[in-house]
Amino acid sequence: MSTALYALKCDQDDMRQLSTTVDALKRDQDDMRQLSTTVDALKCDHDDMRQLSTTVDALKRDQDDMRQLSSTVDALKCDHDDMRQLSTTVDTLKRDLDKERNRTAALEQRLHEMSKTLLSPSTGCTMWREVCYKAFNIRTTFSDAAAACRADGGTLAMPRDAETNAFLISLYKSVHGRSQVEFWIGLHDRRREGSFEWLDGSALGTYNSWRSGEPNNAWDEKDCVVVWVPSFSWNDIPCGTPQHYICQAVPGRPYWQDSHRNNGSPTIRSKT
Ligand SMILES: [Ca+2]
Ligand SMILES: [Ca+2]
Repeated sequence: MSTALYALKCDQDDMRQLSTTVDALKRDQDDMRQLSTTVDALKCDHDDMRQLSTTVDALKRDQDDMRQLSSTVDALKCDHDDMRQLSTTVDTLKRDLDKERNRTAALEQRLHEMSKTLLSPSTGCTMWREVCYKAFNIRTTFSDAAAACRADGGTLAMPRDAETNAFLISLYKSVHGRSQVEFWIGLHDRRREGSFEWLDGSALGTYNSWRSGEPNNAWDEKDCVVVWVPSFSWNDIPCGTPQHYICQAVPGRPYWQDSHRNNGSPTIRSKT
């Protein structure tokens, strides 16, 4: 009896140990399940990390694109500023061009109006070899006479040959009759004593009609030339004496358009 009881007690102890082992195994099994769940969760996180990394790379590329875009925008802004400045310059040039056009038109109009008032047959001058001459019944100094001719688009008459000189004398006679007043022609030696030149700056040349003994530059004060009436020959006299004068002009071509002109105002040497 005691032996059987002892065997039963032994079995009971084994059963208890077995139950304890089973309980331990059950806890291990739960741990394994939790571990498996954790592993699954970590796997998911790993996938998320991969996707996140891909997203970060894409964002980096976008950032580079944005930087390039920003540079392009800055460059375009600079271009825009340049275009604005260019546009302003073009506008200024256009305004200048318009002003110049208006000025040119005004000058052309003025020239046209002046050409109508220039010496021409319609204003009482007489044609000779395509040049119009007019004898004025006014007495004035050489400079004022030259200025008056210039104001009419011409110059004092410049008889460069005997025929023209004769024409001037006949014209003068037709206007002044038996007047004893000399008349200025556009000849002088104001620039260099003894070196006579026409008002357009050209030299006297080979033709002249000096009166005998002239030019004499008497008292060193005779630098301007008249046609001396009694003999209708040339004489140098003081430029400041009032005389009649004859102007010449080419109709439709103001004197200031001549390329060889000298403005009719040469540098005048001063007399002491
Ligand atoms: Ca002289
Ligand atoms: Ca003289």
